[in-house]
Amino acid sequence: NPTIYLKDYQKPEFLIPEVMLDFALNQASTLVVATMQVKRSSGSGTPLVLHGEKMQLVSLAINGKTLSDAEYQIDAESLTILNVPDAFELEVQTELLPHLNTELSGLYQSSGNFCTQCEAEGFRRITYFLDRPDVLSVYRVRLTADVVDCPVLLSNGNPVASGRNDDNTHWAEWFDPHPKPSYLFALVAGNLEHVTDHFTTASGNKVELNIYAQQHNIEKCDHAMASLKKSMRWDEDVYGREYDLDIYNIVAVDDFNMGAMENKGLNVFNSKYVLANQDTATDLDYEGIESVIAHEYFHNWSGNRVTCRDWFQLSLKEGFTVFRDQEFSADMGSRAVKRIRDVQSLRAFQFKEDAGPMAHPVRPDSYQEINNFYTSTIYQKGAEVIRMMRELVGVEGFRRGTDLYFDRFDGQAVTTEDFVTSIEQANDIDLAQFRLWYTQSGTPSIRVQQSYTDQTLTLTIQQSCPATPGQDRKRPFQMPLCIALLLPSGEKVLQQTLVLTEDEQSFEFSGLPEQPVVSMLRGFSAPVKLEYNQSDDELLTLVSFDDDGFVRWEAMQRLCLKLLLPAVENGSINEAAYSRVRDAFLKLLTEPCHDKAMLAEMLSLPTASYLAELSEAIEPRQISLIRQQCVQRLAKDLESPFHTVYAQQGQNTDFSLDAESMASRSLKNRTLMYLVATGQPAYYALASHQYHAANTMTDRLSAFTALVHSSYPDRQALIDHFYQQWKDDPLVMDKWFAMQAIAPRDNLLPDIEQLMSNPTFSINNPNKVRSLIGAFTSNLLAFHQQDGAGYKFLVDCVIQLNTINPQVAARLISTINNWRRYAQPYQSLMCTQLERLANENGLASDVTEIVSKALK
Ligand code: HT7
Ligand code: ZN
Repeated sequence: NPTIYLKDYQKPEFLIPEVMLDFALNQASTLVVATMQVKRSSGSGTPLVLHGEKMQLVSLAINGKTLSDAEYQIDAESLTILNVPDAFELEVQTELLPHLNTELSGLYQSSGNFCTQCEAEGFRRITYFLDRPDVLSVYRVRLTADVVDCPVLLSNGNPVASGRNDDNTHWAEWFDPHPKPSYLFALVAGNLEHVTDHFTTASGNKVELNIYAQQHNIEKCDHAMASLKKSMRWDEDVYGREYDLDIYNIVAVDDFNMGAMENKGLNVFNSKYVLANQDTATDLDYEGIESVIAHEYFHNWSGNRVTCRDWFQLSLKEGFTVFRDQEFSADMGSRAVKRIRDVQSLRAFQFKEDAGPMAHPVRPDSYQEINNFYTSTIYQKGAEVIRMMRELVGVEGFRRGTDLYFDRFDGQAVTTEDFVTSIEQANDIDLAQFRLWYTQSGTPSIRVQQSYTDQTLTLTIQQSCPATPGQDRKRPFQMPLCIALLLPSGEKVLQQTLVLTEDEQSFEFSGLPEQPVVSMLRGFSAPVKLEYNQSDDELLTLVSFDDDGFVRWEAMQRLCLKLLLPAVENGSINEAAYSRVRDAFLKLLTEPCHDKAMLAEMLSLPTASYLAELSEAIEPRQISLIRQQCVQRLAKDLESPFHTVYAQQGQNTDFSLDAESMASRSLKNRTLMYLVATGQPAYYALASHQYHAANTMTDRLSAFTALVHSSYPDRQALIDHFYQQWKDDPLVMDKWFAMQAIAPRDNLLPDIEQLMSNPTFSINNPNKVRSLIGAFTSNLLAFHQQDGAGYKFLVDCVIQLNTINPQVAARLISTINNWRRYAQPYQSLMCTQLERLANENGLASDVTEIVSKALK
């Protein structure tokens, strides 16, 4: 595939202000008649070149006159009409085969129902079109389908008319008054039930809210509906943004490449992010649903009303919308725990990406396959960049900036530059240097040194950023560094936001009669790696007293890292370092607890993926084994306090989703994990009892996982029991696959292969691929076999998926594109498999881009 460059961006030569789409939906094939009003906007006499692929052109007419073969040219990706007037009506008829569409892009079928996915470039699989986000059109859509197979006919905007035909078909017409890019087009047609509710906007408009799902899932939609209403209120309260159509429809489908899609007025969701009840969904699932529902809803303004000029601007909508959904979730639950989880995820995925061959800026300069750029950098780092701007201008200044942005650019397709300029102009500040966050890739490091003399604390802070592909040298970033100073007694004596702009800067704080402890990078105020050697005592002061939840947790993590990182390197545990962690755990377990959710987080060792991220040369098996050893030692040494805390949580007989109940479940299940790790039969029995008696999936799955990951003698019987109970629920089966795939044990590969032939597994379903194969690749012990069998298995799967669903294949192979960061023999073994894949014939462009960049 040719590389596409931002510098080559040119405005479209033609616009399509209006389009009428007429779909005759049929199980065997679908006929689409697209009638477009086309207008030249620049140039003269140049041909009209439309995007189009993977469909059959039936006919073409301009102003009612059918074109002959000589009047146009067609290839695998485009349609060129040589002579066109400056304004005309173009009618394009195409034929599609949605039942054969396993790529899940364009029009496809899921559980027999028709649905579409057009972002980024799926619309060009429906009709020939200017399928680029800066071409905005008003859509009218007519759907015709069998009345029995497809009683429900949905598209964007508001419904305008419907009726029966003489044959067994019926039709519905939808009109969306808001001009939109083609990537936001959607239709759904099928046999679905729905739940309904309404929301009255601040201006008094009553909006009908519907969530559609297959009939057997319909009682699982209530939480999604409640989340939608909360999101609508929050966006009015916090950003002053109201909904703008009469109806808002959400549809849950089982086959979906990502989490969900914000199509105007008709969101299509992976059912994982809609369906929940206490028997099938964990607390984490409930939180995930709330945040994804919010994310897609917030796109109505940040993405739909104001959209992207081109795909290099993707973070304009995604980074901003992630920031919005993160803040929404923080307001709905525990702000500190939300921040901790977001930072964990940033470190696990984005820092890894920034250190690998696909590292790219938040606003990339080039890409080969846009589907590969829906990355953690665009989404999560993009959100961090927005967060830093808010820190620099303050909450009120930020709101002034977003008001200006939404007002100025409503109905337009714009750039990240337009966003930054809005923040600048609303606050009269200069963000010239700050813009480097959009153009420089790589994770900056902050090195802090401190000295204390004459009642003065001096902090010397250096920043640096490693070379990344195509970017050897970096300029210093402007970044907010939130700090506080604590006396050893825990009293906070100062809180301030330092603004870094130089490679090296010093900051002095005078009049301090005692040497303070520095609370650094509060709230994780910048997406950086922190190198700061604080003593154990300083870290323990922060653990005990800091009022910033993130710093409190981070201090505990850093204390654990002092134990784990040298142990991974040396292959043995330093006893003094271990004792300090054990004593800190003991203190946390025995002190009065005010925040159970935080305590559960504080009692977690750094994740294996974070340990890998911090390693010079990754020793995956060693990381897994050492971490397990530490868990087991802590479990044995602190068995009694873990048990006391476990018992204090009771069995939560009343299921409730309030913060306190969820926090209690979280703490209970964290302690249960340690208790089971002791290997004592009494705790196996305790977990087994919890598994059988549980009234929530949170408690049941936690007990199941703890046992399946242990040496519990009845493991297989338990796995079989779970299967028999839940084999008819695909989302619960996803958990069953995933928990087995991440079990920290050797010789797991045959089990994984066996699971692939389980009747509930399907390689065509992305959720299944992610929960079995994807989860297995994150298993540091079992995937990284020393004979390379895990890597060979992965590449075999990717070769199979390359023809079924290249987007999923590309994401899967990305998990080893940082092979150079591993120690031997892993590095060479991964490289061998990547080379094998690179030599395959017929690789899709998605896979080719990842593999070729990985091997470069
Ligand atoms: N904006 C949506 C992106 C998306 C997507 C992209 C490529 C291929 C399939 C896709 N499904 C959804 C999701 C979001 O960020 O809200
Ligand atoms: Zn999004």
